[in-house]
Amino acid sequence: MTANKNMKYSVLGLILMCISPLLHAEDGHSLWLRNKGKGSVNVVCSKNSPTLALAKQELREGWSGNAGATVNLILKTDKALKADGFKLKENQIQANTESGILYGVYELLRRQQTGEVIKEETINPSYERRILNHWDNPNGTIERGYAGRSIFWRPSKDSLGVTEKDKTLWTEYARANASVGINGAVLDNVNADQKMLTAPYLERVKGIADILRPYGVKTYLSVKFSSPSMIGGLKTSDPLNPEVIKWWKDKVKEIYKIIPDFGGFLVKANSEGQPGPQDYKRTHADGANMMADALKPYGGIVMWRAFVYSTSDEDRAKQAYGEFMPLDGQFRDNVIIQVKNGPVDFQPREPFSPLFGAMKKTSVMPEVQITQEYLGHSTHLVYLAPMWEEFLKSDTYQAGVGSTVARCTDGSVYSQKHTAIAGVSNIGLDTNWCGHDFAQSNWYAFGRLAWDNKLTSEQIADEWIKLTFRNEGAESADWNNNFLKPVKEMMLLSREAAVNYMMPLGLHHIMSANEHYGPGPWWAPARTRKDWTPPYFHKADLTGVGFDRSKTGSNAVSQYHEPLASQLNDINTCPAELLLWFHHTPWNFKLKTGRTLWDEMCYKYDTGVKQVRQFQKTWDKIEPYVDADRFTRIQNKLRAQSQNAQVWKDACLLYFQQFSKMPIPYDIERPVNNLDDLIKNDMKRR
Ligand code: BDP
Repeated sequence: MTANKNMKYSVLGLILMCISPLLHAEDGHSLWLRNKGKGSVNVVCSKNSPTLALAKQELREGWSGNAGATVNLILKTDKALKADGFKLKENQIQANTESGILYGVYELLRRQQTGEVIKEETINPSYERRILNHWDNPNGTIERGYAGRSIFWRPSKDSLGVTEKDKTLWTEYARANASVGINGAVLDNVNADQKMLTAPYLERVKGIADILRPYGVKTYLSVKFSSPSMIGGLKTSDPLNPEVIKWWKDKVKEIYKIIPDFGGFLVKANSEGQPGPQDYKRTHADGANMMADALKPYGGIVMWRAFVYSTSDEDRAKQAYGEFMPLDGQFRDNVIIQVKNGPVDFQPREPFSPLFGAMKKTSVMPEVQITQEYLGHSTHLVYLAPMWEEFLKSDTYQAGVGSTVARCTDGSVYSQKHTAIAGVSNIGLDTNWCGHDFAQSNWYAFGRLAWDNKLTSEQIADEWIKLTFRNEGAESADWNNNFLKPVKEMMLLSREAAVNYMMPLGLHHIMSANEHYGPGPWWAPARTRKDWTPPYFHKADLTGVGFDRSKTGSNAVSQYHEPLASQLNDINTCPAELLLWFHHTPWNFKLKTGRTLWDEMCYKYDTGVKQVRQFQKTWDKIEPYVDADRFTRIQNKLRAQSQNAQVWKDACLLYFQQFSKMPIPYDIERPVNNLDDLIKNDMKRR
């Protein structure tokens, strides 16, 4: 390096050191709502209500348009508008409902803050119900939660009373949700506790509902199917038993008496040990319909999960389809079958579940996972919108070309009484709500995609970065080039990077044990059910690797519609990113890249590691543009992610190499960990 260059660097270093401390420390608690307005506004609205009062307040506090402008909020019935939709103009928001007005206000403010155009537009949400599923337990822990304890529940039964602190937090929570269009929250874990339906807990649910209501957020509960026998003193919970039917009717009545706008129930039944109608030789339809009938008079719905698989020998990926397809058409119109995006379980990449588009006479809603159970918890920076976009845009072909998952679930292809989408929340008591500052983008993105399932991940990232990081006075060309652009690029690459360093080429479910964090392709204790162990899914042997789901294998491909079924069935036309999902593939199989499967696998893992190393550089370089607190927090997490990515690469390549018996291509960095040590460490943690 020349002396001159050295000089330049030290001057830059000096500037960096001077600027960063000027940006005040941000703990992340304000999320994407950290911007204050820049001018006064006159708000005209002839009506008043708690929701309208919030709309007016938000406008006054957040207005960044022409100072002194007048904005009209108009409630008027308009057939072009759905319940939450609105007509937007620069100085006017018109809607059928108060919540429509509120969403219009958030849209207007967001556009002002991000510099998007505001022209006359009619805007309707894609889904009627846009719901967060909290896997929160009544003792305050969160299943698969990585951002602290529950914001709703505390350890002691004696602390069910609602405090001022609770109210403040729930208000902030409701506001954040409303600002991105989320209008429902299931307050407890799908592995439900029967206590939740007892009076003291319901009283707290009422307390929460009262706070969420003005923001248009409805409350829902996960319920335990065996509640009638567990807390109702009945001998059975058989859904066709008249006493059981009456018990649920009475319970629903009790709930609506204190929460008149209660949303309904979410049910995980006959799945992973949870009780359900099959315990009484009844079907999922019998169970769901019984609850739906109880909720119907109040406008409530049942979200019945299709995440089911038994201990049979049938390919786990095929079972939900096998159980639910025969029931198509048997469900009440206020039942929605809630289906996870993929047929197995929220893996870094899965094909879409074949139930989408296939159940033509039943309402079906997608469930995605915002909390990063299989994607590095709250340590890895993984922006999930690209995964959800890929899923929503997948063509099911079920009603001709263009029957995408999005269109098959939002009412465009099939007439559904209700439409909905759910996301498993990543929110906890951590100051920044989500553990990782960038995990906030996933909460944001879920809301935005639930509102408009045609949005691109790029647009959402663009909005989120501007709202979350841009400071007043930031010179735009400089900020756009040196912050927005590289950070957006990093976010957009991050999901594929995680796939690369964890489970490329269609590999899935090869994480270690039950915490679902690090690699564990070897993990297969004798007493664990087979379909929870990685070897069940990767099936590596001397001939190759991957699960044969072609016609000569488990035939899961046949659950997809043509021409997709044939495309997936043929090893030569199956997309490379799903190859090992559908095919047990020889190690020396030639891919379109010209490489053998083994070489390609090595390159993918290596690319993933390199991508995270690049994210570190990207982040270090943006230091002048972000406050020191957030900068350091994220820098530290990226370091951990890099180390983890290296471990994933070494573990998987060295493990699979035992079967491929082929060398790691010599232009690839060598593993730095020994397989034996990795396995030993992995076992020690348990
Ligand atoms: C799996 C989780 C488990 C959940 C289950 C579910 O590991 O904690 O209970 O899904 O969705 O991904 O029911």
